[in-house]
Order: sequence, then C-alpha cells, then structure tokens
Amino acid sequence: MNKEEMLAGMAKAIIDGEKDRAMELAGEAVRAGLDLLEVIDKGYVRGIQEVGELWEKGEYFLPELISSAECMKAAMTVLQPALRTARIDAPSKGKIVIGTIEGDIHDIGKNLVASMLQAHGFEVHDLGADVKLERFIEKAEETGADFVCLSALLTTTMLGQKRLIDKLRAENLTGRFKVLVGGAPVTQKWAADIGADGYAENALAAVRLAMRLMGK
Ligand code: B12
Repeated sequence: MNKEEMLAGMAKAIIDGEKDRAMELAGEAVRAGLDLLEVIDKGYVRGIQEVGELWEKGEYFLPELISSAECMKAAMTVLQPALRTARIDAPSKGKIVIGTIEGDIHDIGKNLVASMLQAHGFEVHDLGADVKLERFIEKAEETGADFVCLSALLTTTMLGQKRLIDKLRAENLTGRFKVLVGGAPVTQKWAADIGADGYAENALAAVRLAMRLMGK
C-alpha cells in the first residue's frame, strides 16, 4: 500500500467507524516512518471532516458521530507516543494551557491542536473538555503559561471565551499570558471583537500562530 492509499484508508476508517482499522493504519504509519503530522492532517482529519459534512446533510446521526469520534481518539493514542518521542530532546518553544470551555464536551479538535503544538516542541497542559473558566486561569498561573488556548464548538460555549477575557480584565490579569481561541463556530472577527490575542482555523495554523507570537 502506498502513502496515498494509506491516507485514504485512514479517512475511510474514521468515516466507517472502524476502530481496529484506524489503529492498525496508525501503527503502520509509525513503523513506516511517515510524517505523522501529514498522516493526521491528510488522513484522519480529512475523515472526521467528512463525518461532519455527512451529519450536516442528515446522513449521519449521533451513534455514527460517536463511533467516528472514538476511532479518531483510538488512532491518536497510537500516534501520540511517537509524536512525543520525536520531540523529546527539543527545548520547549513555550508553555500552553488548553481545554474546551465548560458545558462543551467536543474535544477532537482541541486534542489535535494540543498534539500538534506538542509535536512542534511546546509544553502542553491539556485540561480536557468541559473546563471551568477559573481552572484555565489557575493552571496558567501555576505553570507560568505563555498561552491559554480555548476551544469551543457550540455557539453557547463560545461565549465562555469572551467571559474568560472579561474576567482577566476584571481581575487585572490581562497580559499575563496570551489568549488564543478556536473551534468550528469561532471566526477571526469574533476573536477580534472579544479582544483575544489570536485565532486559528486549524491545528497547523494554531502552531504557526503560537510560533509567530513567541517570535520563533
Ligand atoms: C463529532 C461531533 C460531536 C461528537 C463529539 C465527540 C468528541 N469527543 O469531541 C458528539 C457526538 C459527542 C457531539 C455531541 C454534541 N454535538 Co456535536 N458535532 C460534532 C461534529 C460533527 C464534528 C466536530 C469535530 O470533531 N470536528 C473535527 C475537528 C478536527 O474540527 P474542530 O473541532 O473544528 O477543530 C479544529 C478547528 O476548529 C481548530 N480548533 C479547535 N479548537 C481550537 C482551539 C484553539 C485555541 C485554536 C487556535 C484552534 C482550534 O483546530 C481544530 C483542528 O484542526 C460537529 C460538526 C462540525 N461541523 O463541526 C458537530 C457540532 C459541533 N455539534 C453540535 C451539537 C448541537 C452537538 C450536541 C448539542 C448534540 C446533541 N443534541 O446532543 C452535543 C453537544 C453536547 C455538549 N454539551 O458538548 C453542533 C453545534 C451547533 C451550534 N451552533 O452550537 C454541530 C456544529 C453540528 C451541527 N451542525 O448541528 N458532537
């Protein structure tokens, strides 16, 4: 199987909800020494994006979404250790606290952003999903974070991004770390309106943004 066939197979495994296949291909990619960032972006992410489109067209329902999401996570657990060892000796490019806003359990995109940042040498503290605003601030203070990355997939939880920035202002904490926002409903305009330090539409763009803001 050549690389293109493998990438297509990864996307298909996510779309069809075939967990074992998704993990098997991830293992093959690691053994073959493929560029894992490309594998994630052109294989697995392509699959989950198509799942999103099928859901929007009304062709997929919640059970299919859940099983595709589980496949995505399973594949990432195979890729993660290899991504980590590849960067183990690199000095940290900056510290990141990341999570999905309270009330929101979507974590696939957030996990990808976290993995990509980690793979590019950032020290990542992932708080998970459904995270209280105070927790982001506490963790950022505790770790001396350069960035707090807020993911929101629901229009309701997007408001939590604004609330966190307002809270930093109210508590005189603005400028202690940069606030980056993202997630499917989030736009550059929203980021500017709420006073975020940055927005990126996908995980690789998030890495570029963080590097640029760190001056690297
Ligand atoms: C998979 C999925 C689920 C899965 C989530 C599994 C999981 N563990 O994450 C399940 C089935 C559990 C789910 C549940 C629900 N979902 Co849902 N879900 C989706 C779906 C199809 C795909 C999301 C996804 O993973 N995309 C793939 C990833 C790779 O993309 P991404 O998340 O956008 O992330 C990328 C970028 O946005 C960016 N990014 C993300 N975060 C960040 C952060 C920063 C700082 C930066 C810089 C960048 C960045 O980089 C990422 C990687 O490239 C979307 C449809 C869509 N078009 O988004 C609906 C969608 C988000 N869900 C929706 C809804 C309504 C729900 C439910 C309320 C459904 C229900 N009735 O129960 C619940 C929510 C429960 C809750 N409280 O959170 C709606 C939201 C509508 C709205 N306007 O608010 C959507 C848009 C579907 C729709 N069109 O109606 N969902």
